[in-house]
Amino acid sequence: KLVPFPEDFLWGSASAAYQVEGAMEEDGKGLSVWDEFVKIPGKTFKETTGEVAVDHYHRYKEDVQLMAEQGLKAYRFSVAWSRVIPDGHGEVNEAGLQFYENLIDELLAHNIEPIVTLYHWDIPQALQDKYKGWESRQVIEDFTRYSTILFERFNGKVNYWVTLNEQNVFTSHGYMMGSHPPGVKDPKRFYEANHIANLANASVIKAFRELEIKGKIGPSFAYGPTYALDSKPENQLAADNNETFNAHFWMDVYVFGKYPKLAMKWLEENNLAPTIEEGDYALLAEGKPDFMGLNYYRSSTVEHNPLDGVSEGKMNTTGEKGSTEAGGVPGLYKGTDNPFVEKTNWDWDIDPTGLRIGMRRIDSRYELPILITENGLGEYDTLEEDGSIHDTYRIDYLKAHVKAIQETISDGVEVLGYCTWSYTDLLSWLNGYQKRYGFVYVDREENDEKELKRYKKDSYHWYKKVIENNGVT
Ligand code: BGP
Repeated sequence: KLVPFPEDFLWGSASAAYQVEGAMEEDGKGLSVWDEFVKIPGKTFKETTGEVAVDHYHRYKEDVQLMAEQGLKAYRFSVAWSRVIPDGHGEVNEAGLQFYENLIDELLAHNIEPIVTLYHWDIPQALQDKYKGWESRQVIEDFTRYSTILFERFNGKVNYWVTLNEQNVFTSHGYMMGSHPPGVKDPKRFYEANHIANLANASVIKAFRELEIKGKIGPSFAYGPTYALDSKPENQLAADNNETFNAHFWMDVYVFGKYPKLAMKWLEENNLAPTIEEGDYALLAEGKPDFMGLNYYRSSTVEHNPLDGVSEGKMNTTGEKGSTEAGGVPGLYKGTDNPFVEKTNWDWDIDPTGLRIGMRRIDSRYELPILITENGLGEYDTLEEDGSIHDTYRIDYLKAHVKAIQETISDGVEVLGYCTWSYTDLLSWLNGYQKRYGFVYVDREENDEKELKRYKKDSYHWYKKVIENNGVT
C-alpha cells in the first residue's frame, strides 16, 4: 500500500559551485584545481571551462526568484573553498563568505531550505601546489578549519550540511583514472588520498558535534545498486565484490568507522592498503553522519572478470550513444550491458527500481535516514523559437524516480528529501554544456556567453505541480 510523502518532505534541486558560479577570479577568489585542470588540452569535452559557467555568482537573485516561483522547498549548493579561503589555508576572504551569506539569506527569504555542501571537488590549487592536496594529512586540518568557519558563520541559518560530495568519484577519477584533477593514475596514491579524505570527513563531523552546530550533517555518496548479469554463481560473486569494493568500502567507513574486512585483505595482498596511523580508527569512529546523502543516477550490472581480464574502460563524454567501453578489476568484476533497461545518450542505464533497491540496501545496512542529494537526466535539449523546451524525456525520468521514492517510503525507509540534479543547466565536468540536467534552460551560445538567458522547461512546470501536490505526479 502506498503511503503519502511526509508533510515536511524537502522537494529540492541541486548544483555545485564550479558548475554554476563562474566569476573565477572575482572578489578575491583563489583558483581551484578545476580552474587549472580544464586548461590541459584534451581533458574536457571541447576544452569547455567553468570560467563563466552560468554566471550564477551574478545572477543568484534571478535564479532564486525562479525557484521561489516554482515553490521549491530546498536548494542544495556547494561553497567554493577558494572563494572563502583563497589559498585554502590562510586569510579568510570576507567577500567570498558574504556571497554565500547573501545567497542563503535570499533562499531563506523565500522559504527555501539551504542544503550546503562543503566540498564539491574544488580544492584550492594553492593546497595542491603546496602539499599535493588530498595526499597530505595537512588537508585534514585545513578542511576542518574551513568547514568550521562556515559552521560558525551560518549556524542557525543552515539546517543541512553535506561534507564531501561523492568521495568515491573525486578520489577514483582523480587518482586512479586520471580523468579529474590532479590527473593521477596510481592505485596506491588513490587509496592513500581516499583514506585521508575519510579522515577529513570524520574530522569535520567531529568538529560539528563539538561545536554543537544546529542541524544535520552527512556525506553525499554516489551509489547505484549492482546487479549480476545472471544467476551464474560466479557472476553473483562479481556483483557481491562490486558492492563491497565500490559501495561498502566508503559507506562502512562513514557509518561503522572501518573498511570492509574483505576489501582490506585484498588491498594488503596487492600492496595497496593505505597507511593507517595510530588514532585513525578512533577518529573515524567519531564521524558517524546523521543521514546518508545519496546521489543516484543509474544502477550497474557486472559479471565475472578473470585474473587476466579487463581493467580500464572508456567513458562516453561526447554524448555519442554506445561509445562507452566497460572496465573492471581483474579477479573481482567487470561491467557489462543490462539488456532490460533503456540508456541515455551518454550510456547511463535508466532504472528507477534501482533507486528503490539502493535505498533499501542502505536502510538495512546502515539504518540511517536518506537524503537524496542528486538524481536527474543528462540529455540534449532543444530551445524552440517561442522559448519553450519540451523535455518530456526528463519528466518521464523524474516521474518514475519520484514514484520509486514513494514506494521506498512505503517499504518503511525514512527519506528526508529529494534534490534533482540540477536546477539550472550547468557545466557537466567532462561533458561540456551540451549535457543538460536543469529545470531551467540556459542559453549558452558559444559566441554569446555573456547573455546566458534563462528559460523554463516543461519539466519546471511539471515539478511545480509535484511540489504543490506533495509528490502526486
Ligand atoms: C555527479 C556530480 C555532479 C554532476 C552529476 C552528473 O557525479 O556530483 O556534480 O555533475 O554527477 O554528472 P555528469 O555531469 O558527469 O553527467
